[in-house]
Amino acid sequence: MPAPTSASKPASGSGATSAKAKAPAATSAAGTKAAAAKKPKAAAPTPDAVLTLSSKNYSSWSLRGFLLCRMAGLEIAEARVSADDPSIRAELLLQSSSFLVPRLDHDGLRIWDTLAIAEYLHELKPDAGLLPNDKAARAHCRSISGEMHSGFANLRSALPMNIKARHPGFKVWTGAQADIARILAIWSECFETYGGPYLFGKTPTMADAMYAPVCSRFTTYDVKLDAASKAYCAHMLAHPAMVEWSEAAVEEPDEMEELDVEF
Ligand SMILES: N[C@@H](CCC(=O)N[C@@H](CS)C(=O)NCC(=O)O)C(=O)O
Repeated sequence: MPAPTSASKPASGSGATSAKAKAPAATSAAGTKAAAAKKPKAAAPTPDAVLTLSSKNYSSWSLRGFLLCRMAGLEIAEARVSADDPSIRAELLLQSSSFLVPRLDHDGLRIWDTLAIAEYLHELKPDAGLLPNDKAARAHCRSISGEMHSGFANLRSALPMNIKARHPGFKVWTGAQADIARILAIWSECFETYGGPYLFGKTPTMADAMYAPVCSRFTTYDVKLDAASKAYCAHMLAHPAMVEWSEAAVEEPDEMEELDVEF
């Protein structure tokens, strides 16, 4: 396991168990103080799953892994690796089967590659709805998730994820336009077939996690969208896990100009 650049910390969210205990009725302020001095604070339980991530502003695959864990309701601790630190990269190459993130360590297992994480989480939490119940919808969901996983190279290089940035009137080159058109066609078929507001209906699936960074990119680069796609992006960007991630991305101190390319 690579050395995280910051200490692993339990991450809260829909899947996190609350460590908050009910406060007993206080008899007096002094009594409460004395009791607090005697009783050591109960440590928050450490999640048995660790998700290794890199930049929240730039790493679209890290975002997908995070959303999948949140959607599955798996409580995770986060381990952060800095992609631009050569010693961390060397350690990753030595110790990890893949030096890419995200990577999920859970229950003695190590799972890397986002689609493998998605399928693992679906097996672990079959009721979370990462894949639709209907067989045809499930096949469709896997197909468009796979298409995102293996395709859209032009979109990735021309419109890298950068949650903090805004480029009004950005000129999208023709190669990336074709990718955008294909994504809008995929989305449109989903909206017509399943009725939204997510790609496969009322609840998010792994496909929404796969396409969420695209919603962010479309916002960053001011991509012109039809009404349904615009509404979908707004809905996806308002998902609590997406809001949680974006808030952390904005707080990230490092500006990595060299990463304003595919990452
Ligand atoms: N196919 C991989 C792609 C993962 C990937 O490309 N991750 C990038 C970050 S977004 C990475 O780890 N890059 C390593 C580096 O640039 O050092 C997956 O699905 O997880």
